[in-house]
Amino acid sequence: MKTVLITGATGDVGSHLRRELASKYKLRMSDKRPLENKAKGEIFIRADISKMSDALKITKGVDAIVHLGGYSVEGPWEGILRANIIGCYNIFEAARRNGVKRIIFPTSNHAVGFYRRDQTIDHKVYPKPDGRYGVSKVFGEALGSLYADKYGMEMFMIRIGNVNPVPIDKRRLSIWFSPRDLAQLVSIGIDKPGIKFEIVYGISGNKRAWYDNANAFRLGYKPQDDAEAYASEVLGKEKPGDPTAELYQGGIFVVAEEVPNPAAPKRKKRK
Ligand code: 15L
Repeated sequence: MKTVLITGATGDVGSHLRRELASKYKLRMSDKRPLENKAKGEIFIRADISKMSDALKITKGVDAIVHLGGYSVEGPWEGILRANIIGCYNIFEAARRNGVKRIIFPTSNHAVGFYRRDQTIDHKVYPKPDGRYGVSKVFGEALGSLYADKYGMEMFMIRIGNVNPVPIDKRRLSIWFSPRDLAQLVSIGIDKPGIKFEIVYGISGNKRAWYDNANAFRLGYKPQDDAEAYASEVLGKEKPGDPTAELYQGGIFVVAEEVPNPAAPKRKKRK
């Protein structure tokens, strides 16, 4: 059984993966925050990936890394710099130094959020980030490309749409990614032999998709879910949005300075 490190394991996507992949791999989970409800036998290491010493510690001796750790929405530059630029560099570099070849990097739809909704884009389009967060994801994609070409590492970049048990609004009908489809695509990233550098879109088989996800299908991805099953319910509740945001795939990220994450669990404020 492969040992797989999940960074950012206490977050929303990490929690889905923790549940979905528990029987398939030996999971080593890590985060800056403590892991609540740690089950017996679960391995968790608290770490701050903006420190290279922590990154070296958690990446030692694993077969693959799913690097979720970082800032997951638009936010102040200092936070994004520390978590998504310095933290991402530290994880990729620590993996190289520890001889870990395979990294699954969940990048984001916000790396290409300034493409319009009337366009269908594939994995070969140039990035069009919709904010500082999107730029940090493009940085991760570029760093992955460098480490693949220069050091022979195996990089699987998933431009994730929106992971949720069900799609939550009209925009998410196009980019919804069900937890079981997420688990399937991450498993392909971990197990598929011969990966050098790949970009795929992390969405379910949505009828309203803006992405041509042929690269994921070529690598064996067979989504089981389609947001269309929820369309009438979702559209029935939809309120008119910002007209500029509605034009672009990134939605409110294209107009907002800092976007709260509606999917994130509420956290207690630190005193
Ligand atoms: C993302 O990249 C975020 O991590 C997630 O919290 C959602 O905001 C998602 O995009 C989205 O676009 O819905």
